[in-house]
Amino acid sequence: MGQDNDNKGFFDRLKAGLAKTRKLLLTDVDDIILGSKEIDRALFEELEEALIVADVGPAFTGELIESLKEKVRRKELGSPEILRKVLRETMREILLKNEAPLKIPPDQIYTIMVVGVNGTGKTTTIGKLAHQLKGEGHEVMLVAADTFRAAAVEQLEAWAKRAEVPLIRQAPNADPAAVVYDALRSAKAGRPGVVIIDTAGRLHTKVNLMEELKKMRRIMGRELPGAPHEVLLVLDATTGQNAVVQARMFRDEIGVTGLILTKLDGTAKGGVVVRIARELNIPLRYIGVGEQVDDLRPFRAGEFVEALFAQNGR
Ligand SMILES: Nc1nc2c(ncn2[C@@H]2O[C@H](COP(=O)(O)OP(=O)(O)OP(=O)(O)O)[C@@H](O)[C@H]2O)c(=O)[nH]1
Ligand SMILES: [Mg+2]
Repeated sequence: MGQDNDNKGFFDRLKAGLAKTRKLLLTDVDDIILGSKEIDRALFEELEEALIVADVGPAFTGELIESLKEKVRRKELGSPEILRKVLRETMREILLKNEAPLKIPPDQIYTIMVVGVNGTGKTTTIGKLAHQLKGEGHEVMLVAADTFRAAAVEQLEAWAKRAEVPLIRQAPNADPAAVVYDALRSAKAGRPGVVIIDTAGRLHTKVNLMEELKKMRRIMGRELPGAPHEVLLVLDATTGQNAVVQARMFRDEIGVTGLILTKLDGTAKGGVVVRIARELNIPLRYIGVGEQVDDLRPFRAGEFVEALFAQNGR
């Protein structure tokens, strides 16, 4: 019952959060559909334009238009109204490929390194995740390896207190790799569980950041074979296609096993979820729709599309 209420609450927040995206994407699509008596070249051109503006990306747009044209050739598209349905179904199919919730095996040390450029929501997301995993019965330990930004450790500490989980920290400006080393030592001495590592979003230069993250990876792998088990990249949906650029960079530089897309509340750029799913072959683990502890949930393609295409609240 409580769980159902929670799910409904999250769905409603997702739906509300996607209102601007829905408006940008579907108002145009609906206008095009209503204004067209038949399916012709002009309709496809207008549709293409609307999709590009909505940030779903050129690959998805091209694919969709091609499949629509093919359906017209095979006379499977009778009237423009069917376009909406095909758009929705095509999106769902694409997104399903990236639906792969994080599965944490029991009874072992499971290390999660959380990376991303500054301000995307890493620390907040870790706080929410710690809270949820602890609630599911996992042992959780947080690691403050962002030693660069002033107050970063205190921010994580506040979340650790809230979730009632231990925090591993060192003095400001300590070597992040040393903090991680410490954390793994202490994890190995204690009970098995999830170790979540917060990292910096900005150092003096980008090269520094990537090198620092690589060094942390190396130290972890040396201390615990298989670590890090998961490298989660946190992306801010409001940055639109920039998020895709960041994903490519982190994937190529340090390797990314999963994505978290934050700030889907109130952005018109929610279409970027589709773009990421189509253009990057990386599982989308979680989505965030706000700053509260319950505003993070595993990504579900069906739920996302349902929320995006919801009729009311437009
Ligand atoms: N609206 C909204 N705000 C969010 C969401 N996730 C995080 N934020 C906010 O985004 C801001 C930045 O979050 P942080 O968690 O500090 O981001 P960070 O990536 O750790 O930043 P650095 O440590 O500076 O690299 C904070 O004000 C968060 O409350 C979300 O899903 N929705
Ligand atoms: Mg942070």
